[in-house]
Amino acid sequence: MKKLITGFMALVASAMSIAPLPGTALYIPAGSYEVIQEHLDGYTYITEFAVSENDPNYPSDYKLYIQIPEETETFCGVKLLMKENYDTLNITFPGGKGKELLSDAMQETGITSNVSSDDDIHCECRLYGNVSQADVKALYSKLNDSGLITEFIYSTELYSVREGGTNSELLGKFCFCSYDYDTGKWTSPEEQLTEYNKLVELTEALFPGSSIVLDTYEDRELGFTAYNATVIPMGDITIEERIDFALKIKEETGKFGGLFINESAAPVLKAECVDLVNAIEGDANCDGIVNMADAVLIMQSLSNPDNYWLSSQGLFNGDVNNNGISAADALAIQKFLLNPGQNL
Ligand SMILES: [Ca+2]
Ligand SMILES: [Ca+2]
Repeated sequence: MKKLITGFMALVASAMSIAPLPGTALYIPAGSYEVIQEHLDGYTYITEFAVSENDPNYPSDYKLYIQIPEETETFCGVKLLMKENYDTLNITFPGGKGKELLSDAMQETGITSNVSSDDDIHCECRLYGNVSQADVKALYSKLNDSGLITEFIYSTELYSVREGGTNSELLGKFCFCSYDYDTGKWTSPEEQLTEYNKLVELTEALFPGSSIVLDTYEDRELGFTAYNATVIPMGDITIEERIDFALKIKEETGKFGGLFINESAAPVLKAECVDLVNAIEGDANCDGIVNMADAVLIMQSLSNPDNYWLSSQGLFNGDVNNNGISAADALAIQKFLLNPGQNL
């Protein structure tokens, strides 16, 4: 499991009230991420959560929030950070008819997605799969050239943050299901069986003598049966041991044991946002001008990615030839600076 905490993402659509959970709340200034890492370790399930101190969108008042159980045998509040498998577009059509105009433009540019909108002016759509930055740029150009839009935000690296909790009993429950309601993806029964066998194997290695009880759930409409495997250890174990066990199973099988999410509160979404309307081609460091510093930053981000990186907006601005960021973009920017009369 990656526990990379090196950067922070802009908070785009927050506005969520965190429902109080029992336990001790611990607020940590987001800047001190070594402390965060120390405290999150073992209590929070994190996948690929990147934190950037240098992000200009870094919300200074944002606090990472976790809970540590007062009684280790009872309840543990958790914060779940999930990488979402889609990007989003938020586009404003001041003249209305946004749904229709956007759907048509997407069809013409070969992008498949459903548009949602409450007022036919502010439109949102989710992009799954193989929609490239070049496709998004083409869609933007089409709409912008027709003078239809005033805002076009492309959000990538989308994470959702959900509050929830768990206890010893729930952490021992693992679901094996051939259908994923969130993604609509099917996996074969053979794969489910392989994962289940891994669970049995790991349980025997970590908690020798445990038993595993299976119960089933049937979805007649979609036509599958899901299995809940409940691990019952032979002796008493602490919630920390349970969490360690659940994380280990997650690493090996991709399944996380019983954790419940507070469904009544909408998740906080974090993303890297690219503003296409205000994008400046070549401005890799997003300071509003194109100069040598942009070419230098591109080269530094390629040769020394641990210390230099481009924001999503910077990656978008810097990729002047629409094929991903490379030394060729830095070169094109340098050529442009020598001959400013030419286009980038
Ligand atoms: Ca610049
Ligand atoms: Ca490029």
